Amino acid sequence: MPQRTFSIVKPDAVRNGHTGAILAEIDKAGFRIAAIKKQSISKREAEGFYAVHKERPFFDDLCAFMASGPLVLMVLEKDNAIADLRKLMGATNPTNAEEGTIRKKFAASIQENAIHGSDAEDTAAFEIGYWFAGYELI
Ligand code: FUP
Repeated sequence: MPQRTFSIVKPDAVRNGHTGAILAEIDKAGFRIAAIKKQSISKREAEGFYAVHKERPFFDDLCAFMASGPLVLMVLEKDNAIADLRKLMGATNPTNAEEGTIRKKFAASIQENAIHGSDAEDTAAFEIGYWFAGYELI
């Protein structure tokens, strides 16, 4: 089976009307959407998702931002999905993101950076299970 990764179109990108353009980039790069849903999340749900960052100074602001408006949660599938999505996203800080990447095109700051993608197999498994039940993956 191809590899799965977890991704979010973050609230800044949804608010700014970039959802369709970002999904088009993902599609063009050859990912198959195994699951997708648009919803709002609570700050508490964001805190659970970002628990690995809970000691970092930006944790509280980051979680408030993730709860600030609707976002799009996705499970994406292709060979080498985790690394390929990270490449397509670009660097965390859009100032450092390569030309042509999603963050270069659509992100405004290191916090409001348009898209999330899992960084490893174990985090992908945790993140997929955090937001999706097995029966939602098609
Ligand atoms: P990334 O995997 O590229 O999303 O980056 P990290 O796992 O390092 O960080 C997770 C999220 O924390 C970022 F997407 C945005 C946020 N963040 C900040 O708000 N400030 C920082 O200095 C670093 C990260």
